[in-house]
Amino acid sequence: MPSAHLDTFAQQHLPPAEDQPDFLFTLPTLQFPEQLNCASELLDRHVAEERGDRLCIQAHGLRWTYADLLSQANRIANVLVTDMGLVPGNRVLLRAPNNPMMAACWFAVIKAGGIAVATMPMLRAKELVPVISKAEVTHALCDASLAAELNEARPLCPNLKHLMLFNNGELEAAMAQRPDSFNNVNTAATDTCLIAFTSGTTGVPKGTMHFHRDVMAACACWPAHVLKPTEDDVFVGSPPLAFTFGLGGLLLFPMSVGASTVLIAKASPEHLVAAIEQFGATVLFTAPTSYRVMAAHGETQRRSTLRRCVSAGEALPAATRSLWKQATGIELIDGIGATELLHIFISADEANARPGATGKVVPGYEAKVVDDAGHTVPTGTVGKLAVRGPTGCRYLADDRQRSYVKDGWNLTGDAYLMDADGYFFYQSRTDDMIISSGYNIAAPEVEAALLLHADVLECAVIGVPDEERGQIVKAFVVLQPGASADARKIKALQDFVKQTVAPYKYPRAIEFRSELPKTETGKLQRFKLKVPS
Ligand code: 3UK
Repeated sequence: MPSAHLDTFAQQHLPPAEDQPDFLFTLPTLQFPEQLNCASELLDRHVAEERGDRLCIQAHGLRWTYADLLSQANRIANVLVTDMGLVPGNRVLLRAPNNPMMAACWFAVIKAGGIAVATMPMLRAKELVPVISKAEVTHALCDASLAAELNEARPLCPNLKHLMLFNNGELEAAMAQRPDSFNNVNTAATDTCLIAFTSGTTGVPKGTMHFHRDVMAACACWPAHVLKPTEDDVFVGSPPLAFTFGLGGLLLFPMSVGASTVLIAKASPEHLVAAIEQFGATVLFTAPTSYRVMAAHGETQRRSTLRRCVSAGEALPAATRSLWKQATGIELIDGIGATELLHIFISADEANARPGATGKVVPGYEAKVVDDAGHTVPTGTVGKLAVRGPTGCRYLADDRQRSYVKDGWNLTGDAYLMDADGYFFYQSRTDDMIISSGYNIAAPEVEAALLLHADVLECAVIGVPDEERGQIVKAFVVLQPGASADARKIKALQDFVKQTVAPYKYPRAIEFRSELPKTETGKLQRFKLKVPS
């Protein structure tokens, strides 16, 4: 298959064939041509098919149609090639809060046959250096508001030769000199178009490589079968475009059906509530903790335009699902995805949602629960989740490929059980399983029980070393405003958990905190609680 990459870095650093997962293309919509540029499919096609005047991106004070986004992306692609010397296969760092220029830059890179390496807005110089070095990034397009950390990183990044800032006039001035048409590079379906770094908790960050084909496969699976958006939907949400949850939910999926998206840089629960109202959003993507806080604004949400609400990134506690349902009347769509697989592979729509279950395997994927030897465990038994489908793990030059992929299956690191109906029930990350007096206790189950208590705003449960029991269950609790943090509350919460789940799972230790450590993607950082602060 003819690759269009002149810079062959990506091909050279793919995992060897025998370490790659199996790739399945079982659906009619997963039959891709040999040459495929996903920007042509997601962007140019709408303009070619006379949908150029339809609304594509909104932000505060801005409305871009598909034709507007196309001409912006084309101008930037011309700047990349003509002014910045980009050749197909080069890696381009993209660094910005969620905003329309970030989206235009993403498409520009893809159109020019480059490889987009988007970074979380909050990353510091110290965290940018390993990403830039690992992906041998040659070019960068960076929002001026985030330039400081990148400039600090640059002396340590000799490969990064070409940088332009936007939203301060620099890139914009160059764009004005370049035409608004561009012939997309005729990439192979199997050319890498993005390297997404995992929001992993420890160690050197892992870059996951995804092809043009993978982007289109992600659009053809979960959104088409579970979310089922229409071209009139208005998407909004919190995850950064640098996180594939956000890239899919807030850019690729709306554009795959010709719908529109709202990109907002600040997306706290309060900002989201305001944006839903201001833009008449119909589809919301955010993390479980954010739904919990937003449920307090339920009255506004009940009257809002929302019709689909998606939760991912972390286990959705049953209490959060029911709070949201009570507040808004809307059943949440839970879905587990991973950077390695690009997007969601187990989920359920509103009609098929079951409290406590993530859902069923998404059409196009296969999933099973296995033991340490890789054998499928009996129905109802806890084991390791294994998945395969049209997308899968390809770490950029990383030995950890062999731990994530075994016998062609992707092992996500999650403990799950599957019931007789094929519903998958999340237990914990395999490394968050607490073993106390010989019992296996899943931290999220204890958290879910605590969250049912009216005084608990947020909580995190970990195992702490104990002479007698090996480990004991310890809970860190953020109370609702006004609730008193005292010994009586500790006893009350412990009793409450004992009545909700098997008593041996109750937290023997409880510590009150004013907030919990979380990643930029909304994941609890339980490991940070394990070291005394
Ligand atoms: C956990 C969940 C229970 C799980 C992601 C949607 O989160 C995403 O990617 P990451 O690489 O993390 C993957 C890990 O996060 N997880 C995600 N969703 C759920 N656990 N229930 C869920 N619904 O441990 C998984 O292995 O940061 C999510 C789409 C794209 C993504 N990249």
